[in-house]
Amino acid sequence: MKKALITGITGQDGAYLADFLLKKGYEVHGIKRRSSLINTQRVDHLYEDLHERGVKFIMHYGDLSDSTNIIRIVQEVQPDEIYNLGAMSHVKVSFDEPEYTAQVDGIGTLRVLEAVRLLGLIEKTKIYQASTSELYGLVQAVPQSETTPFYPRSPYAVAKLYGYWITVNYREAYNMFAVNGILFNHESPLRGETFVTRKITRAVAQIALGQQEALYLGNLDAQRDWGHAKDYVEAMWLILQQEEPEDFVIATGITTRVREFVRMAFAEVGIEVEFKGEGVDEVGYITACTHPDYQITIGKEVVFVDPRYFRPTEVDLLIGDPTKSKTKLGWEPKYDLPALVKDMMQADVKLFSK
Ligand code: NDP
Ligand code: GDR
Repeated sequence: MKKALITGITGQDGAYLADFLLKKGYEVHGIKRRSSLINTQRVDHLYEDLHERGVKFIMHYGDLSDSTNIIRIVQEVQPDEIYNLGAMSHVKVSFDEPEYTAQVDGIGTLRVLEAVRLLGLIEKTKIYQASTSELYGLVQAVPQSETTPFYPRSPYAVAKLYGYWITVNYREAYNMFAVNGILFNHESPLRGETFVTRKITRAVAQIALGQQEALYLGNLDAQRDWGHAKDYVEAMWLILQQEEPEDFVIATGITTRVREFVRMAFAEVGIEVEFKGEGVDEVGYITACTHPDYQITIGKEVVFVDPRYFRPTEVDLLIGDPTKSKTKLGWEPKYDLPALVKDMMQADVKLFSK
């Protein structure tokens, strides 16, 4: 039986990946942080009583900012595969906590690689690093592929850039099976509440149910290549099953503006929206969506632009090129954006109807 160790198991991707690997017959170990309130809601359905025999889902306390516990856990588990998903993953928050973000998202990756190397597990343990489309940052070229140059635009992306390159370096220097999945945005009903898609689906569900009046958002003009987390964790696994260690872009190849996501979410509950205060600049961009006078209405104003949610430096446009993952991994997403929005809206309407 193969053993997998997942950092960030309590997060969106960790929960879907744990479920996926257990169904494949893996023994799954996860690292969770100590917190004053229970933070395992996303994986509670997988919990098994450690007093029983043959338990296949085991959690360990740990933190990516502490190399000693990473080494201890890797030694104890002796994993065949490590998925390094743990991170301070919020781009806007990384401007408020830049040093911590560098510690966890950057040096945390080094700690995982070093643990495997120091423990003499190079031959045994494959490592997946959760790299990100945020590495592309300021647009150099589209669609973005494995060979597009990086230009990170936040402390989060700069920390992840270190994580990306230290993974490549350990692969080349020590012949380790250490690889990057450069994943574009992926969402789900388990998405954290402060990321834009979930913030929208939660608010739209509550507005439709008469529980909330208004929604305040930042840059409605940003374009993202959104997929479903369920599809993306399968790609992570496929990347580690290859003969050769290689980096892969995982994306849908389709980009959509935040404002359009808002429209789609309202459409799911039968509400048509209008965009108010719209203007188009000389190159055709709808610039007014970032102006505080820009609003989305449903008979009355309902979505307002609040500059508080703007980032000091923004990533305007992401479109991934999934050609390599489709041809080499045979990966094909099952969800398109309308199916993703439907899944998230249905879950949030159910949640707030209770
Ligand atoms: P989440 O924010 O949902 O989950 C992050 C996980 O990391 C949580 O389990 C969190 O624990 C854990 N974590 C945070 N800080 C530490 C720390 N110091 N030590 C150990 N664990 C820590 O992120 P996602 O599941 O969405 O993303 C998973 C990974 O993929 C992240 O690395 C993210 O940066 C990256 N990524 C995500 C994309 C996306 O669109 N979702 C796209 C590309 C990359 P806790 O629950 O206690 O907070
Ligand atoms: P992102 O996701 O920064 O792409 O990082 P997020 O959902 O936070 O933002 C997407 C875009 O929406 C704009 N936006 C807002 N964002 C948030 N959070 N809240 C708002 O109110 C709001 N209004 C507009 C943002 O400016 C941005 O342009 C995610 C994370 O999961 C990272 O960990 C991961 O690496 C990348 O996706 C790929």
